Amino acid sequence: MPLQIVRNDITKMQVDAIVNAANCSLLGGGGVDGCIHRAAGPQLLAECKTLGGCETGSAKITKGYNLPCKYVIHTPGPIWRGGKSGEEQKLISCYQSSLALAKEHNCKTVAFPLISSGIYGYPKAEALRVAVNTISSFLLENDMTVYIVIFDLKAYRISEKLFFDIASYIDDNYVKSHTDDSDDILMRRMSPQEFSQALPCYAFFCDTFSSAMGSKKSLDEALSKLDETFSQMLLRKISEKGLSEVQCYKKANVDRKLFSKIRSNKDYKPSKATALAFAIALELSLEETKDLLLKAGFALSHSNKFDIIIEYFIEHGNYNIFEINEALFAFEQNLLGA
Ligand code: AR6
Repeated sequence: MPLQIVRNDITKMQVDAIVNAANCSLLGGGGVDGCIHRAAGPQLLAECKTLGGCETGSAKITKGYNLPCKYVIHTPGPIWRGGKSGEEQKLISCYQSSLALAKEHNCKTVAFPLISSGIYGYPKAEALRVAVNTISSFLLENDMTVYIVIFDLKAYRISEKLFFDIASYIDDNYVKSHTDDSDDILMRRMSPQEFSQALPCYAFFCDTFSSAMGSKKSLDEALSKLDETFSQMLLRKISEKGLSEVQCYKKANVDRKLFSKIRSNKDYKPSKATALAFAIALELSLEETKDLLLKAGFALSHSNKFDIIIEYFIEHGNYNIFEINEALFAFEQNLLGA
């Protein structure tokens, strides 16, 4: 997954480069800057002293010394002054300059803290949005794995309204599936006709069965429908939606290598998170999503928070995978993608 949000201490990340939320002197400070200098050792400060400082929104690179990464990219973020002093543009520029420097040094994996969102006071949800949008635009043109490292979950929140909307959606649906009126139980009470409307897979079975019995449509023909694998269905949907393959896997936050594996092996079985990431990239309806999942051997369930959150976004027509991942992260669920 090219962009990942993870909970960790950035000084522990095993990546080519970590980014430091520095100040313009580059001579160390508190917050993540202090952690990085402590973990890297005094040689980092010695090298920083030779750099002559750095402007807000620009970036400079040093070695990683005692850190597990090869490089540290130092970028001073903007101080939050209410949002009308060009803070957002400066913050975007921090991510862009750092990514450009990482690319120049052939870094394949880079980890960012949420720049400016601590001592510099940038509102966390906004800081995260800028990070996600800027990094994902960069990843549309570049192959790299980028981590946004969140240190403290309590300090991080998606917007309260979205959080509560999703929480109540989970409550409603979770409760529904844990009472006697749950879908499963209703299904069992339904007539075969009602049941078949509710469950396309069952309808297909009935179709196949009655065709075989009536032998109008051959069983072979029916089975050939069943034979469409995940990979084949995915490629078909991509072309039906008028997307290019690259557009689709980038939108799904899936890397090129994994996509070529799926493409070249018609029987490839992806993980549920990958299958769902493609459903989101293709902007499939809930029914279509269930069909695609079924091809990979999965289903959406109401006894699973992860599934309900995905369903919430599909029902609300919001197919922004990064927003979905932020919400999954806020509810401590696995993220979509590879
Ligand atoms: N790993 C990952 N994230 C961390 C860590 C860590 N070890 N420690 C803190 N964070 P801040 P700023 C998060 O204050 O707002 C320094 O004095 C933290 O929760 O480190 O850009 C510099 O020298 C927050 O979300 O940086 C500057 O003077 C994010 O990192 C000034 O602070 C950034 O918080 C820069 O302020």
